[in-house]
Amino acid sequence: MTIAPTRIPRQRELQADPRTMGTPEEPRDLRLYRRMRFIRRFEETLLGLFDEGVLNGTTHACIGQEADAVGVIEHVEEGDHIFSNHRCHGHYLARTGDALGLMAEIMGKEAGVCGGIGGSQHVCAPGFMSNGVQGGIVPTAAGIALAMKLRGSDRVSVVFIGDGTLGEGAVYETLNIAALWDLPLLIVLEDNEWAQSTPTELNTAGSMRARFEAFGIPVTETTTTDVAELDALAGNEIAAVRTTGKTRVLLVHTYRLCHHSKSDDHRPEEEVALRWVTEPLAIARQRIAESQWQRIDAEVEAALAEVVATARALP
Ligand SMILES: Cc1ncc(C[n+]2csc(CCOP(=O)(O)OP(=O)(O)O)c2C)c(N)n1
Repeated sequence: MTIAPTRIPRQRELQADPRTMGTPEEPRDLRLYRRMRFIRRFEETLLGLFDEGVLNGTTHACIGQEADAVGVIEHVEEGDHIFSNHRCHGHYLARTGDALGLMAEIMGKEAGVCGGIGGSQHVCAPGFMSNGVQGGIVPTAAGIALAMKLRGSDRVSVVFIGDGTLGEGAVYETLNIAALWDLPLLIVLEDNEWAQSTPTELNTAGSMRARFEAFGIPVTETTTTDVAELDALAGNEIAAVRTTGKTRVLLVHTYRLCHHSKSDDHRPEEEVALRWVTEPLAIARQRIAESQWQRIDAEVEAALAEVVATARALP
């Protein structure tokens, strides 16, 4: 099949909906909560559409990991680049707010962000790229970081990977070059304790941290699911990459609360239930009044209902 390049609308005009993304004036705690709620409900809606038979294929939700996406991407600026993986919706939505483009994309509609040919895992937009080949996106992120450096720009690349991706050789080849050449790259390692059906202890020898430190790359490590803490940590990391021009790692020990993809889960139910106690939205709600999060939830819901109705009607 030949696909005409013109089908890929690379420069779409995006207007972030304040009901899902908030505004710069909105207090930070509220905006961070709003964005996490938006990602959570987008993905829950998506899973519902699969159940209804509206969507085919598969998808990987980041339910439980929204704080990583929102906290880190809060510090990404115009001209920076984000690279993501098969579990990319949170990263894309936190960056762009483009719920309609992503929903239409996953529905295979021409108005989707990649003309409906990339689907859930392969999203390409200005400043954003995801790929379902584990680890494959890491050298790409380093390449763009090199390009930015050669242009004399202070723009950074941020790449999100999972713990299971530490098994990919391309990651280590990239770490070597990134450290040797001082590339402005932040690697966000989301360790959610499982790679599909394999627990970390069965596939990752030694220390995750030491793997980066062996290349002389500094690592900041956290177990928090609190978006305010992640926001602060990520702010420091991105600022450090921007000012030093050197590669760093933010290692976040987190947990995936949903299936690996839309229906496969091999984990003990008690293990998953325990992690719902520290899920990021519940933590964020503790910082804001009930009336505030209820209002935000209603606004997000209304915006998403419009997105789904519009996307369904698209050709
Ligand atoms: C090169 C490659 N091998 C295998 C797969 C199949 N696969 C998709 S996701 C996944 C597990 C990924 O685990 P991790 O990197 O920890 O990310 P998580 O799914 O936990 O977010 C596997 C094995 C793939 N997409 N690419």
